[in-house]
Amino acid sequence: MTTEQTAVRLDADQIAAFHRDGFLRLEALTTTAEVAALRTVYDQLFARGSAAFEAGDHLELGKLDDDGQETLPQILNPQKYAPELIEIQARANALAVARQLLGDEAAPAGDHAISKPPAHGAATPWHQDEAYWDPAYDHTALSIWMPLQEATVQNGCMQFVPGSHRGGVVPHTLVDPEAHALQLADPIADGVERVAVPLPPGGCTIHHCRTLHYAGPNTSQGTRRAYIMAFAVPPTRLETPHAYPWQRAEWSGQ
Ligand SMILES: O=C(O)CCC(=O)C(=O)O
Repeated sequence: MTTEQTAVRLDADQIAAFHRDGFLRLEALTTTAEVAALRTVYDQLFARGSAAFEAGDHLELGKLDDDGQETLPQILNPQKYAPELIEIQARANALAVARQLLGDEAAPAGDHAISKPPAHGAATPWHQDEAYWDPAYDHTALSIWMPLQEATVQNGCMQFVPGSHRGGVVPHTLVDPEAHALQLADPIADGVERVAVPLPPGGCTIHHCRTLHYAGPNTSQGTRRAYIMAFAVPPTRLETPHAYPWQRAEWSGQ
């Protein structure tokens, strides 16, 4: 995997759409060849007994199913375990896109990977990413979500509430006392628009850290693999921190 000069340039309509809607879709973030190579790396990361498992950077976001199988496994910081991810074309393109949307100060702010196993992959509940983060700050950040196979409504593509990034962080709760995931405390009202965004392999969605988003269950016969890269500008320290009572004590400073 080698990094070539980035070619991804957003036009004025795409930049305006991101700021208006809080999300954007790109047909291609990287090449078909790189997606094929990334799938191999990804499957090794998620293999039981991999270094990420051993180091505790593997978390179950959902609940185990009746057979004790994981339904929403996540790997934090996959670059630590697969350094070849650092030099990929997708990351160079993602950084270029983030800087066009957030400005030149935008810098990498971590990566993670979420897999939905065939037929029993769980839904990722509606949430805002900022609800996980340090309440002493206001954050300006985005995530670039890239599937390594086609992403469809059937296998759990991303869904968004347009314009929801323009309000604050709304109340969340833990999905389960044992699980790591948050969900909205109150369901989204009937009649609020939700947009599902299917993608080809190596395409991407880009969402603001306050945009309400969700990914449905995987009812297909194939694994849904998503690789997610975050970018942020330096956060603003608040005189009075936000109150995020849903956060676990061990998350402080995230
Ligand atoms: O991949 C998923 O299922 C959800 C991803 C997500 O919530 C995120 O990237 O913020």
